[in-house]
Amino acid sequence: MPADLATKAAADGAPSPKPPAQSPARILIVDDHEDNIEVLKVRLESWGYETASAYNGHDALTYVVATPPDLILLDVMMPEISGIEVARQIKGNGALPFIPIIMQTALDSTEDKVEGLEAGADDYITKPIDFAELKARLRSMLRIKRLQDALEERERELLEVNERLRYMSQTDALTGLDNRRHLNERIDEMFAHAKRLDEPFSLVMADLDKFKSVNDTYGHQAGDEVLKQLAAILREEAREIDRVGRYGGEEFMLLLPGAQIDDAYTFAERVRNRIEGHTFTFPGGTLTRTASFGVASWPHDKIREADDLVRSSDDALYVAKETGRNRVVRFDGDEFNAHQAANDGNAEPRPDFGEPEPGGAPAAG
Ligand code: GH3
Ligand code: MG
Ligand code: MG
Repeated sequence: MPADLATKAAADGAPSPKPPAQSPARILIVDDHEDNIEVLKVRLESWGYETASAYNGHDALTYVVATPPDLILLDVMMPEISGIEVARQIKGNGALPFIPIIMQTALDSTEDKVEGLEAGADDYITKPIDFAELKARLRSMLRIKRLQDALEERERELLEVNERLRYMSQTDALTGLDNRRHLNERIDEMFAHAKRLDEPFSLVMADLDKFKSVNDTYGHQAGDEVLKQLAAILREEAREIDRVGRYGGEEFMLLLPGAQIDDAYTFAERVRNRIEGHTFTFPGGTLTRTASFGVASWPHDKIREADDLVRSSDDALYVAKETGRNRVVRFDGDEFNAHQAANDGNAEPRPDFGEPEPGGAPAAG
């Protein structure tokens, strides 16, 4: 027998003394006897509920998955798939919302009741049905359903808010890249991973050259635009598995898992080249700019922890700034070491990438 799955609103009858809900609840009646369905349907609709019906377990399950009703009035005794099995499948389906199930059981069948409740039914009513009792049980179950729905909605909202907060706490608002805090977490994680797998891991530190003059000459908004466009370039050049972040004002960090120092150098050189050839646009003008890079990699005998990797690439970046900018310097490379050796006698604390002093540290060859 084909299942009558049409939903029908309670249209005609006079309004019931107390409407069950703001929008009428939709109740699925499952029974293998057409007469039973008809009787229940008329009653339920006269109370202001919408109804749908299914004549067997299979059709009931199909209907519930497609359009979860607000409540199911479920006959236990059905051929093929019993009501018990239907209840078990519905309650076991994690994708479904909470749907109260009221089992219809034979008056004398304690076994059915116990089994039904164990299968996940929320309540039961014995046949022949006492309609006053049914009405009360429907109301009570639908009240629980409304509370449960509200709770689930709250939970969803909380999850969304949490997700937004997590994103905000990890992301740099201007560029959309990882922020410094998130980068630090990532470095620790990725470094530990690299060590575990004995795979190389590189870090590239990039800093725009003379960026202060962009703000001074064109204004802060132009500066922001440059930072955003630079972020886009970095993202484009990086691989899927790399992490790109903004470490500070105009300082960016790239984490390259699996990359050896030569790979990292080649990568940084490519990015450097691209920035050098890029025209940054902002409302009211265009400009070009260069960037300096420091790269460091594990394994290296001076790099034991994530912090060492950060410090080493930062030191290399410093040398890139000192030796003329718009260049890539590798930690512990010839250029780096020559510069360190030339500076050995000069134990001054290192300035923060400011203008090199006239007649300051000599550039290394
Ligand atoms: P160097 O080549 O030595 O790196 O010189 P620099 O001018 O780039 O470096 P400095 O550290 O002297 O100045 C960095 C400037 O970056 C100063 C600050 O105004 C600017 N800056 C930092 N964060 C932002 C930002 O979010 N937006 C804008 N527009 N400017 C920023
Ligand atoms: Mg700079
Ligand atoms: Mg800087």
